[in-house]
Amino acid sequence: MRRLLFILPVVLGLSACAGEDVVNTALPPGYLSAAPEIVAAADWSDPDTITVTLSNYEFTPSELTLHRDRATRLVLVNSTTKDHTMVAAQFFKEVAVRQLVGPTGAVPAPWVSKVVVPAGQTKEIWLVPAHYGAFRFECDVTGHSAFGMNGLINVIP
Ligand SMILES: [Cu+2]
Repeated sequence: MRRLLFILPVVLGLSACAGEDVVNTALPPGYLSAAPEIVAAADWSDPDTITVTLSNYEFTPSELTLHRDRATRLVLVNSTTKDHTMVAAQFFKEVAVRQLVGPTGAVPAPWVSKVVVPAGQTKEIWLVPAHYGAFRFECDVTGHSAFGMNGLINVIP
């Protein structure tokens, strides 16, 4: 019985709302002030493309390798019937984002804090990593990260 009482709130939490994309057109504290210039200077003719599948409850692959100063398309595919998100507090402060691309088109976005990938949809984050490092990312829907929906982004030369 103790075990059941513990599990119940967690299961209820899994149906929690994923919220909405958080796209900032004004520079938030701690983000790259040079993001628009970095985006403009990057070569977008042949971006690195990294595809990540979002499932219940993991990212596949969960460890990503990105290259500093490279134009990159991060493609997030959610083929499940649940909404998922990608949040990466420190990573998003260290990248310049050109745009978010979703089913309704592209949204220019120098600074992004959260991307929601609704059930059955695909979203792309077009970005340029500006600093080296290892950055955690996760789905912030209640309980999902605790169930394993998180990973690591390595930015290397
Ligand atoms: Cu999730």
